[in-house]
Amino acid sequence: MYRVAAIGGDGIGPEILDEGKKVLDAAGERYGFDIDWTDFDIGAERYLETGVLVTEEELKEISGYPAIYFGSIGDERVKPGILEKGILLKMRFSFDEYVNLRPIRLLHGIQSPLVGKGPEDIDFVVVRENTEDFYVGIGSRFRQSEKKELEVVRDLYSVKFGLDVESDAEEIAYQIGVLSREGCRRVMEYAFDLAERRQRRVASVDKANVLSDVYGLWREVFSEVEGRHPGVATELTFVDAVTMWFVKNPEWFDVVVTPNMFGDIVTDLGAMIQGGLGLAPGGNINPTGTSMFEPIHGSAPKYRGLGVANPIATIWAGALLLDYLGEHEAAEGVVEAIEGTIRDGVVTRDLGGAAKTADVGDHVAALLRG
Ligand code: NAD
Ligand code: IPM
Ligand code: K
Ligand code: MN
Repeated sequence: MYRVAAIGGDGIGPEILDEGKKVLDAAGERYGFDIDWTDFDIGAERYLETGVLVTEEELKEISGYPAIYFGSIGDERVKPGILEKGILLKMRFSFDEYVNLRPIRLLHGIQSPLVGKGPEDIDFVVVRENTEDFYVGIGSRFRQSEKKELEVVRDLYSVKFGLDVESDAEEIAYQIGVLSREGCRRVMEYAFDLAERRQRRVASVDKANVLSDVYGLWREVFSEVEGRHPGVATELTFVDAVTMWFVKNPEWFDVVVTPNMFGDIVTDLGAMIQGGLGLAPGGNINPTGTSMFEPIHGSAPKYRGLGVANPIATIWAGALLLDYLGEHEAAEGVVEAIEGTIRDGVVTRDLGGAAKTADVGDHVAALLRG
């Protein structure tokens, strides 16, 4: 019996998570385990009614679960950032889920928009750092006469750009990216360990040619970790070029390790080369704590309640959850049943089909039950 916390969230989140739960229950029947779901009412509706995002009591309770199954967060009635930072990032940070694992794999039966590339060419994993970088939430927006907190910003603007920083018209905002040696080390070790179980190649992504303090540290730690894994071939890339290589030569990649923000950006690109956001799963992993599995896409509010959202990314994230729980065979079985469903043509309209969200979940579950 596995206890799993379930948070549907906003927009299409609850609809797609229902399909994921349905499939994991079917996998349990097939492979001989039970999941005991606990639903948590966390998201925009509750926030709009009560002003509550996620409480300390809820975080404490959820920290007793090995895993969270998550839909998505974000609502057009709430200012951008409130729910995203107050719920999603709050959980990633509170549970110290320092790895954001995002497989980029073209499933059999899906056409990549990259001409001539098949499943053998598009099969790599992005290991995105998930607790540092520009996501730490240190920043400010101010007029100099109100607040003179950051001398370095003041000097830059007055000396370099010749602006009158005492004037109220000069509004300034800044955001700080923070990396730590230990934060880099642990996510890189995870990436190299993963590569040792795959094709033994790791590519690092950074922008050390410009942001040389943070990503200079990133590179230095990368070379140390690399030294501990002599059997793994490595490559250093810059983020701008890596977006080009993802499109031109995806077959070059095996494991890609990236800082938080670049990882966010390059994985939406990765999702497109594997057939679209409706197909891209992710796991926020703390190898010794509570981990959270979700599609990498958001709440796609324009599709809310229409039953047209593709649940495959979420179902596949459920397979990552099973793998994390140690149910490796069941995890593989779920991915095979997803491919079977695609083969049977039971797909939503983003993939050119006419199936509804629930038809896809029903079909994957039926294939699992056999
Ligand atoms: P989004 O990922 O929600 O959607 C972008 C587009 O991708 C959609 O309009 C739709 O065309 C397509 N799409 C996404 N998921 C799909 C699915 N399952 N099936 C079919 N098509 C799908 O990104 P957005 O529009 O930039 O953001 C909407 C909200 O989601 C925002 O509030 C944002 O902050 C939030 N968000 C949350 C997460 C998360 O929960 N992890 C991730 C990204 C964005
Ligand atoms: C994602 C999302 C989140 C991120 C947002 C909603 C905080 O884009 O999961 O990719 O930037 O990590
Ligand atoms: K999501
Ligand atoms: Mn994103």
